[in-house]
Amino acid sequence: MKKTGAQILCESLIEEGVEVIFGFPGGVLLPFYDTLPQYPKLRHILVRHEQGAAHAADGYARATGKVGVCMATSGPGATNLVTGIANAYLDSSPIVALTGQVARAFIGKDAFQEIDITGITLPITKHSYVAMEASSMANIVKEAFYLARTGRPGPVLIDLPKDVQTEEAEYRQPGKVNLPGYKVPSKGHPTQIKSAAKLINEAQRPLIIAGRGVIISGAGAELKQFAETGQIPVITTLLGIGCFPENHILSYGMAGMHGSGYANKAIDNTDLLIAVGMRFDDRVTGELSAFAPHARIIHIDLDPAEIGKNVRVNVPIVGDVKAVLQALNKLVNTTDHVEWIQELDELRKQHPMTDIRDSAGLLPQYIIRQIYEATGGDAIVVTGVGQHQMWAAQHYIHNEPNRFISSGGLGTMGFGLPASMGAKVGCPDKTVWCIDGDGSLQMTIQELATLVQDDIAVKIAVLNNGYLGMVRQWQDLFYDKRYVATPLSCPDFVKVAEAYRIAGLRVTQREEVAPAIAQAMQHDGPFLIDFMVEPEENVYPMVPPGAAIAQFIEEPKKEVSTWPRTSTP
Ligand SMILES: Cc1ncc(C[n+]2csc(CCOP(=O)(O)OP(=O)(O)O)c2C)c(N)n1
Ligand SMILES: [Mg+2]
Repeated sequence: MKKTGAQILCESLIEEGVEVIFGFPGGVLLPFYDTLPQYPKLRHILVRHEQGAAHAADGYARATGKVGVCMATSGPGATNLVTGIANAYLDSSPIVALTGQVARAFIGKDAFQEIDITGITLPITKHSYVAMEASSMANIVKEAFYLARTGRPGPVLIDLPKDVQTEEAEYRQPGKVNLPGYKVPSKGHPTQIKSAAKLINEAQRPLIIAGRGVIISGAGAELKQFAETGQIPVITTLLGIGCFPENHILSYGMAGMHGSGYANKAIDNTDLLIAVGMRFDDRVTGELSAFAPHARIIHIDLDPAEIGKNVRVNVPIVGDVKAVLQALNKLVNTTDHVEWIQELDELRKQHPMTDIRDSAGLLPQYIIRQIYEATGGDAIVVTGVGQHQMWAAQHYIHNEPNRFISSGGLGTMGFGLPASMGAKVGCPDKTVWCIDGDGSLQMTIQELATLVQDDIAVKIAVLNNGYLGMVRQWQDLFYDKRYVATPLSCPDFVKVAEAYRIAGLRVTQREEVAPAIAQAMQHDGPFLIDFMVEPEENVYPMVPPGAAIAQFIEEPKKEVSTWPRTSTP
């Protein structure tokens, strides 16, 4: 039977298991939108800015493990997606971005709202397509989803000229995807795995550093078995958070610029670093020449391009983390490393991480801990970018994968609210907390309207410090406290919420924190709490930019509280 390009698109999306599209319409997408009501299985969520659609698709993908879908019209709609696509690319998040395009005859004519979006997004997509005939639509969609979710996941874009959406073609479900140039490494080379096992069995002070690859690969159980068998301590990257339970006795938390002192010292002292599904980002390694100075390094990663990119590796293993760990688990001896673990426990005592000092003021760390207590750790936590993000990583205890959703590689302020929206849509039965900064929230605040229109019950905690706090912190520590362009005036967020018909509260006192969180969680629907936190609180520990990771600055003993705030304009 003949169908239009738009119909074939919808059928193909349903074939791929798509349930929701985060989108925003425009002229060249009208044929698609006109067709959409024929497919009630496809829920469309109207965002308020296309950046929100891309982040929502990303948050949905991370929370569910499925491919997220976003959609935008040609020209400005498409360019508004760019930040979100880049964000998904850097964090290996599988999304499919659908963009409208001018009709075929107008392509290349600088037509109204024509933009070369496949050109613009070339370096930030895994692949992209222009669907030039309705007859190729089904194959393109099938390939796009296959590419997005297999191997190292990432964004794929499909550009949809207007007249292709109305063109008719025979619809046949495509067969198996056949992409001769696209190979996904699977098991890892047995010789390399053997060499790795030998090093692991000989090591005195082995250390696992686990990243998002473990989560993507669904290798949590294998990692646990690996760590337990070899009694190997585990630290994670920011995006690896949750791949290994932080309440596990072998967990030593997050490493890197704001990682725990003991995780960073562990890297400094280990004789064998086993890097699993991580890519040695500079926020994790610090000064490269001083990174893991006593260690041999085993690097397990699916993407061969990551091997040897930043760090010299002794045993590279290119393969799916789950399969490689399964193979390693057969070769690793049951052993213990009592002295090494005692040493790390001693370091943990010397550099405590999760203690929160007593303060008359409202400490952001305390709020995060209260959210953890109130949810029993059973929530999805989504963040913006800045100090609040780091506190959410540090002071909430993350025990499960895909429950801490944060922008790592791109560090995109504005990610929090739309990504939390996507997470909640994907996991409606989960409590979703968006922990945001006053700066980050203002970047995508318009999505509050989407929460209301589509009944998405995200709970929002704004850690309102009146500053672009993380940048202010750098000015505080490295620019003699010259706070240029970082004091930030904000609207009354509670009134803003109210204007959007969202319930909200302002919290200024420590005693109000727990009741406010409880009220937010009991409330049926979205809820916003504006926490007026200590304005000049800093995130510690901190590895100064350019320093070795073992050279972190620790929290100075603060006696005097800076509360009430003095610096907000
Ligand atoms: C889109 C974007 N612009 C600029 C930055 C640089 N930047 C990183 S953190 C930060 C401050 C964030 O402020 P806020 O959201 O209030 O969080 P806080 O650090 O105060 O908790 C800025 C400006 C960024 N990461 N993303
Ligand atoms: Mg702030």
